[in-house]
Amino acid sequence: MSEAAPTDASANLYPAVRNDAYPVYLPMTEEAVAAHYNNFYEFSAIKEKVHELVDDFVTEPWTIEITGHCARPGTYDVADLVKKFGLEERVYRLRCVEAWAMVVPWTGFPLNKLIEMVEPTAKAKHVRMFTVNRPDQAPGQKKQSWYPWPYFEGLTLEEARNELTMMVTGIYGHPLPKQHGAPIRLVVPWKYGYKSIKSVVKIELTSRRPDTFWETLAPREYDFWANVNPAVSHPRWSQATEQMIGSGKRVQTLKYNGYRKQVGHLYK
Ligand SMILES: Nc1nc2c(c(=O)[nH]1)N[C@H]1C(S)=C(S)[C@@H](COP(=O)(O)O)O[C@H]1N2
Ligand SMILES: [Mo]
Repeated sequence: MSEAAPTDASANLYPAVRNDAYPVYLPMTEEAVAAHYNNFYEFSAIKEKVHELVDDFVTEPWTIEITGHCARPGTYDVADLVKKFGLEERVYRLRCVEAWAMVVPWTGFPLNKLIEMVEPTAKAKHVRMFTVNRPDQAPGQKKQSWYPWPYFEGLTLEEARNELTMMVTGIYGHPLPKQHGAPIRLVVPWKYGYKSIKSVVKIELTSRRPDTFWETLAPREYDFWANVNPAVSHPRWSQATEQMIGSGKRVQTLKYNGYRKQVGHLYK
């Protein structure tokens, strides 16, 4: 029987061992459902179309530049990082600010491992991340030229170092398909989905709080913090409940998306 060749040098690291420390009490979203409903404006603003538009996007080889307030800035190959840090699987809730949600098994490593590796200095208080800017490979960047590309996001250093914060290279037990942010993305499960920036090429350690893509476009609708909170409505809709993609079931939204135990202390 013939099998497709691995598309990635690290493919033999999948599936990774699941870390069961973060149980989710909702059924997992089906893989095909998650892969066909994506928010990735670089390709399209229409979620059902993103997966059809990613073929020209070149994701291998891939490096991440780390700059700013750290002792060991540099450009690091993603395949090397994966070999160095190893991979684990975690099932997390994903809550979009638009009030839909999924439950997804991510594969990756804690962002804190990367941060420790570059040795932040005392001036480092925030982390800023950027996606690539490649309009020739990403039709949404070419067509929607009024957006302030490349996509950029940020966290406080404390948030970035929290145990939940992951750099993710895989989903459903294999390397990330391009529509999910190949080859490496951020996942911060207690914040609205727009914080979980895809296809990261640059990480900067900054002293000041960085601007973010959606905050720049609509500050009243998409603020820097973006902590999931059922009690605070979006200016145009309630955030009290969310609709599970796939089943269509409506469920209660939880404060910090259910991760109060891990992150509540950050916001006292
Ligand atoms: N670079 C980039 N990252 C991004 C986005 C985007 O448009 N561009 N959309 C965000 C939003 S709003 C959500 S809800 C999640 C969706 O991730 P998924 O498609 O893997 O489910 O990606 C986030 N990361
Ligand atoms: Mo989103």
